[in-house]
Amino acid sequence: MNETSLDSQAFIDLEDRYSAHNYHPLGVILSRAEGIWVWDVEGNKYLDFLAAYSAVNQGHNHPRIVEALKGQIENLSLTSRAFRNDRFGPFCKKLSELSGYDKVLMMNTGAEAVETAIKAARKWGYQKKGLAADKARIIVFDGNFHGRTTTIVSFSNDPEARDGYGPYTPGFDILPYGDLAAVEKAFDPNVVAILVEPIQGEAGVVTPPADFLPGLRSLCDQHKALLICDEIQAGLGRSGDLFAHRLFGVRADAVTIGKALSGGMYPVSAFLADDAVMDVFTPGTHGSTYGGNPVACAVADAALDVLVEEDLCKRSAELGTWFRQELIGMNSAKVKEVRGAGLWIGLELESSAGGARKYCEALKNEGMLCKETHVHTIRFAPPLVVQKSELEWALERIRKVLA
Ligand code: IF1
Repeated sequence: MNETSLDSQAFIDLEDRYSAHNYHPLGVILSRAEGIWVWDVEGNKYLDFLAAYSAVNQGHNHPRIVEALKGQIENLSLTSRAFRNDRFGPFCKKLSELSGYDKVLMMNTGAEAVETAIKAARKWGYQKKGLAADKARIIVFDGNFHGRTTTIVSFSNDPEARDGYGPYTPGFDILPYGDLAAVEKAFDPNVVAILVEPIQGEAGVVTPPADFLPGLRSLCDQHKALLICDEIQAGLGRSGDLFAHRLFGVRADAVTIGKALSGGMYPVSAFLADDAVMDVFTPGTHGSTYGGNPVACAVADAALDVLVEEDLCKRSAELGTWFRQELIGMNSAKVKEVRGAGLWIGLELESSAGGARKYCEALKNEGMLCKETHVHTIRFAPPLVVQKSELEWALERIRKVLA
């Protein structure tokens, strides 16, 4: 079969026949990307306003990251951690210094970084707080999305993500997001950590009250528990800072990152923490075949250079503030709320608008690719390299579709 001769429907039919039906993607078959633009197999061009859920903050196929990937993969792609390589130590140093945490633990997917965080928090509770075996509890929040492993969906309250996967992993308390009183009430000596998205992504780019993160910080200090921020989607410039929790004037005890850590080039994630937490991991107690492999380190090294040297956090903060004001200024009767930080926006529609999916379809027909979440919200998350003129182009189309 010559793939170049197939049209979109033929590709959709192949997926339908041979792939599990675990997604419901828009009917667009992409074949090429460059910067903020993507093209489908019919040659139609689109502005990518999802950036692979903030994995492509640096823009598609950023030349510096492509160069790093090519250069490394032709030399040394995988050693396993049974041996050492010349990319791992230097990259761990760079990430430690950039993030301000003593040590990093390299994994591949975001879920693996979150699982690492859960293991670290539990082990820290037993070794440093002296908890009785199997008593550790972790506070999480409704509306959370931290990945799709059976343990992580055990503390999801999204039926689509969770139902049918029991028996569930115990040891998690799900509390209302933003509710400090509920957190204070839930604390007991067995609570080893709070795991929180500083701004909730899948929930629809939901920003908590300004005092929420600071409140969690002080509760963790009072009760000797770890504040762990999941920055896999919110971080690395998306919210306008290296870490979204810094927008609230807080330093987490540990952080998970992923997605844009590789600029969309390769699965790379990490768990960041100071020695007092990271030293619970001793040889043989945690790991991964591909975690921290030479290609991952080379790609992430370049992706972080792009993030810093192209000042993507500042661009995101400044352009995002302007873009959100423009969306609010539309005064569209269909729009209930414009939420977000940096170039990360949740546009919640009135239920009378009939659901966000059809507006995503309409925007696709106008040349923009977005994704709805939880029925009524459209997520806007362009690559952070987007120019203001390109955002103005997008605004014209958003105004038209939401008129
Ligand atoms: C899908 C959602 C977004 C994440 C946060 C951990 C992970 C994610 C805050 C796990 C991953 C992805 C997963 C992808 C779609 C996307 C997603 F819709 F699922 F919820 F972004 F909002 N923490 N989010 O956002 O990282 O293991 O995927 O590398 O599963 O459909 P991962």
